[in-house]
Amino acid sequence: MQFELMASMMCADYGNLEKEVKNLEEGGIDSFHIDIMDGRYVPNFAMSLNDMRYIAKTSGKPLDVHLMIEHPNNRIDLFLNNLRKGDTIYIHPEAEYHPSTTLQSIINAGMVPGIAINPGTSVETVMEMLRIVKKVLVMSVNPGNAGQMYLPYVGKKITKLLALKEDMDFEIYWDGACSADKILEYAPKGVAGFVLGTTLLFGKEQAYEETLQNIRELIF
Ligand code: S6P
Ligand code: MG
Repeated sequence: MQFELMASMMCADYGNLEKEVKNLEEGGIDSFHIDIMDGRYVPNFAMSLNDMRYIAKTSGKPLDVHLMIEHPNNRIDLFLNNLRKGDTIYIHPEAEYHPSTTLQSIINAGMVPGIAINPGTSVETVMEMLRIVKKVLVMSVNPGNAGQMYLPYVGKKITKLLALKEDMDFEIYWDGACSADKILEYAPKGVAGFVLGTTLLFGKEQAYEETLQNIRELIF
């Protein structure tokens, strides 16, 4: 079974970021998930443009950039100018007056447009945008921090999105508290990829290669 695994780089060891990137790449990670936070849209600051540029330069793998910032359109050029064609940019629709304009800029630059949906945001409120985006990042924790608890009511929303994805032509990705049992349950149902943070990948004794291989062997 095909599914993607992304590394949540805000959870990486910044004491040796180059080694982290190489080990993840050699271990078989599919892309690097970059959490950008502004301390306003979410109550935290996370990765910076510098971190993003460094990872882009150090690895040939795609970047998966999750913007948790107010009005991303104001400075979307900073991201468009520093990413490669084929990289993904997710915005939070409620952080923007005209999210479809921002998504159009992402498309025009040759990048993959995505929206991130908070636990408290319903599918109905983003319905029109599902026709514009290629990826929907479902947050199974409130945005802002790694290491939080899974919010079980998100499961129903994933079921709704799974029923819409073929017709509206988007893929579903999981972000937050991703454990092996979630991959085991949702990959066969059609969730295309999973962001791995402290729950499954980082801060463990096990080498990344072994962890990633074990996850892939869970499901054939
Ligand atoms: C949360 C952020 C996520 C987390 C990731 C951490 O605001 O968007 O990408 O970094 O979910 O994973 P975990 O397993 O520590 O919850
Ligand atoms: Mg994220």
